[in-house]
Amino acid sequence: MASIVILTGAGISAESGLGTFRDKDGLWTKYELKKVATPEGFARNPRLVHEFYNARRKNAVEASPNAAHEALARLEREMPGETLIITQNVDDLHERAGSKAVWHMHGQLAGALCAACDHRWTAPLVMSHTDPCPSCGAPSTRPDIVWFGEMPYHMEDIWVALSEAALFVSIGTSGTVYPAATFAQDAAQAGAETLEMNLEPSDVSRDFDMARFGPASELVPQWVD
Ligand code: BJW
Repeated sequence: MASIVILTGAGISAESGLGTFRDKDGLWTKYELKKVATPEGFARNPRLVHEFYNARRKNAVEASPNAAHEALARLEREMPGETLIITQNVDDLHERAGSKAVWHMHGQLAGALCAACDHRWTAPLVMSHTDPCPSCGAPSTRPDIVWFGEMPYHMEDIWVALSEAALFVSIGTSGTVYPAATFAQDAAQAGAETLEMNLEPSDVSRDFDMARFGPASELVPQWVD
């Protein structure tokens, strides 16, 4: 298992032009979280939810990885098998920077999921809830995204990775969303050293042994190189 476990959040993609959620101009100041990021919101107004994710998919396709994504990919190449990225992000900028060991705990914009039979497939750029599922044919297509109240992906493997890490690093996340918000505590309890890199102190800064504050595109290359 990887000795360095890295949790990333929206802050690492901010300098690639993708919005964060809770900053001053964040997505949750423009959209109502309950309407676009809950199963109840999707049941009530699937069209609105698809509009939200279609726009974000377009932005993500047009964005490029920044120096922080690239530095993490470099770290993996220099320490093969020793690094794991657990990302809350639904973009694919880590993969496009060259990272291979990446787990998307909140799903991916590139994925479609059938709400009727759980079949998954690659999402087209523009999706609609009336698109038929390629497996069962039901017109119940949703983005393959983990919404509030749903179980994040890879959780069993994540608990094992956290328990075996020597170093846990958090980059660009506000520490307001569970279960990711307790990962630093979980890793520390299992014996890992913990490092936070964020634009500013987060809700969970006190859980870390070490902290560096500033833009990820500067902090992460400094740390890696
Ligand atoms: C920079 C920067 C730069 C800016 N450089 N830094 C009450 C108590 C406890 C828990 C709950 C509760 N009520 C409900 C819950 C559970 C709920 C939850 O956490 N709610 C909270 C709001 C309280 N969680 C869930 O429902 C989760 N499921 C769950 O818990 O299942 C049960 C379970 C039980 C036991 C074990 C395991 C599970 C599911 C959560 C799903 C989250 N979904 C979202 C949206 C979908 C994805 C998408 O559309 O993209 O995921 S919400 C949104 O927040 C998104 C993100 O991944 C997530 C985290 O946000 P993130 O990445 O931290 O972004 P921001 O904007 O908050 O922060 C950015 C940071 O970057 C800031 O600090 C900036 O300063 C910094 N920054 N620019 C460096 N250039």
